[in-house]
Amino acid sequence: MIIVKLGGSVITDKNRENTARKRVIKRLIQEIKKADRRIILVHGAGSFGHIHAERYHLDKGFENEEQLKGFSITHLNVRRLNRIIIDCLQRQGIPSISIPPLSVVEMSDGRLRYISTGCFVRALSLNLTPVTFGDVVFDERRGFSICSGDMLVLGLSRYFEPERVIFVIDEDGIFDKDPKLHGNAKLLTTIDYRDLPSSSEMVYPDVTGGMGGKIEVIKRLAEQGTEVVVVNGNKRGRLYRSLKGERVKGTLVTGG
Ligand code: IP8
Repeated sequence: MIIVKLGGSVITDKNRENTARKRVIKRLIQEIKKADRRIILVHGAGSFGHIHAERYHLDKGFENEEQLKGFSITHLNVRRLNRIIIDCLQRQGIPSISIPPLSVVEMSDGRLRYISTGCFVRALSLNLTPVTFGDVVFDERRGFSICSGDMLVLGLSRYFEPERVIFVIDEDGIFDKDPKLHGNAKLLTTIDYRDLPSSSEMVYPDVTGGMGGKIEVIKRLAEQGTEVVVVNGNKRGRLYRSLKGERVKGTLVTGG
């Protein structure tokens, strides 16, 4: 089984509130269909989550009543994006079900404490694709917290031990420095997780830590022995070929 994480910057226009990149979503889902592998699909929130979460400071946990409106709006909107993904899976002939983190995840002080995995297990055993996503969830200490898709990938990998995790992002892979700021940034094609750049070198902020947060999750995945591949979702065929186990332009993180 493979866990695929579709990044929010690939499936949405991050600068335009609640704007899905429907053509890209359709192509990526066609690639998933063609590869015909058993997967858990996790997707980011993009402009359906981050803009609202930032507006209401949801990353700080519960501080005031106004944020409750933000909690509700953010959850509603990430579910809207999830609905677009599920509809597209359905149209491409991939029977799938949505598993909203708000109902199956508990956090404590911003850390994932528990995922109820029963629905994932049962869906997979029936050959239904489970789909989950970055969401706002309850937190026993802060009232609520943001649970990123990357955190879910980590939690689910601990339980399911997938043969590979594929992160689909809007760059060719992991670079030695932020490629959006440095023209001479070098793509790291194969790298031991111990040699990955530190998260502080890679942080471009958002409420879930941006690329820096992702690097930390990737380190932990590789440390526990999971093979991690990072590919560009804007380039046709890379997700398909990675699902098939082929090497493509991108980053392969080894170690563990
Ligand atoms: O896009 C963030 O999930 P991510 C979830 O996977 C919210 O980082 C609600 C902003």
